[in-house]
Amino acid sequence: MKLTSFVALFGAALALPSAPLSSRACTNPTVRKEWRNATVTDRLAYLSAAVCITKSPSRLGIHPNATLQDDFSFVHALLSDSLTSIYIHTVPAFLPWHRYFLRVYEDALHACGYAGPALYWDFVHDSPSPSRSPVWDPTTGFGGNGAGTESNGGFAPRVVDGPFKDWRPLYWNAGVNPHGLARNWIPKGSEGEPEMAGGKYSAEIMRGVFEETTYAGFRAKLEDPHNHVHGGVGGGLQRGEGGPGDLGANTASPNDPIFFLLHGEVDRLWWLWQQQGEGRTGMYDGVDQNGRAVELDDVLPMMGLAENGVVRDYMDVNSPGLCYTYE
Ligand SMILES: *[C@@H]1O[C@H](CO)[C@@H](O)[C@H](O)[C@H]1NC(C)=O
Ligand SMILES: *[C@@H]1O[C@H](CO)[C@@H](O)[C@H](O)[C@H]1NC(C)=O
Ligand SMILES: [Cu+2]
Repeated sequence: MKLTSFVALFGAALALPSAPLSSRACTNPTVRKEWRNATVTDRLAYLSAAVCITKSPSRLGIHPNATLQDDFSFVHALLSDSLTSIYIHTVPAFLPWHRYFLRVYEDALHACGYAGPALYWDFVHDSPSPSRSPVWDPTTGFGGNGAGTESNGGFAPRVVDGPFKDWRPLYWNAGVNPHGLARNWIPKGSEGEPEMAGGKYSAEIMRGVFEETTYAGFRAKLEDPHNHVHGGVGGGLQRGEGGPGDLGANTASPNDPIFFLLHGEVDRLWWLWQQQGEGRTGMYDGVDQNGRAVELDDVLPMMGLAENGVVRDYMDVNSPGLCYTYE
């Protein structure tokens, strides 16, 4: 199927009004934890639910072989910058859109039997040596670097350990291109810089990000270290050798389930920043890709994966549709 027909099919979804959120109050927020701080039982249950999502039926029904995990990748790719002319990166919507996307994924984990909170990966903490992070553990984590020796259809080597070693993403940038889950960690630099580009998301870099006092400034500065985590793990595109790994392209990156832990940290950093100044949970400014000033009433499109949202419902983690906090 051609991309243009996907776009035509989903264009209509954009015009739909979003469903109003229920008016129930948030009295007992869920506490989201760092991966290594969750119990082993929760980590294992999270992983088995994440595997379940890679085997669950597609909601979009675009391709007979697609799973629910493929839907996440497909929707993210469609909204990645040029395919639908709706942008979710390099624009203010970056943070609320991904906050809502994480919630949709968390609901899917729960539908797959996981009862715990969404979890995140504190990549800032691990930035001096990201490859030693417990998130890559083959049993209580997402498995390690791509290491398959066979050809992987032009992609980086396939991941060969951990719960996703048999996961075959269907899409690449919203086109059909099945392959084994690919990772291509950027190696240490010649001057001893940390592997996975860890130096680009260090605590020092993050201090600079947190000096920003406007939403537009904070969002713009935060996006860069986030891009380096994508590129550091996915490699390939950034490295120009060995083929792309799934997390490395900002379009197809939800193919790698670690995406949702990476974005959990991005979401937590926004939450932290929001608490560091008066009125910041309502602060939403800057311009979109067309130079239009953004508004709290802007739509967050989910292209049929879930109801469309509205930015104002995803600003504050205490709002009824979210109702969580971070440990
Ligand atoms: C991990 O859990 C401990 C004890 O509950 C808490 O004090 C600590 O802040 C947590 N660490 C992180 C990174 O959340
Ligand atoms: C879809 O699945 C069928 C049955 O397993 C397989 O023969 C076919 O190659 C798959 N197509 C793609 C594009 O993955
Ligand atoms: Cu994204």
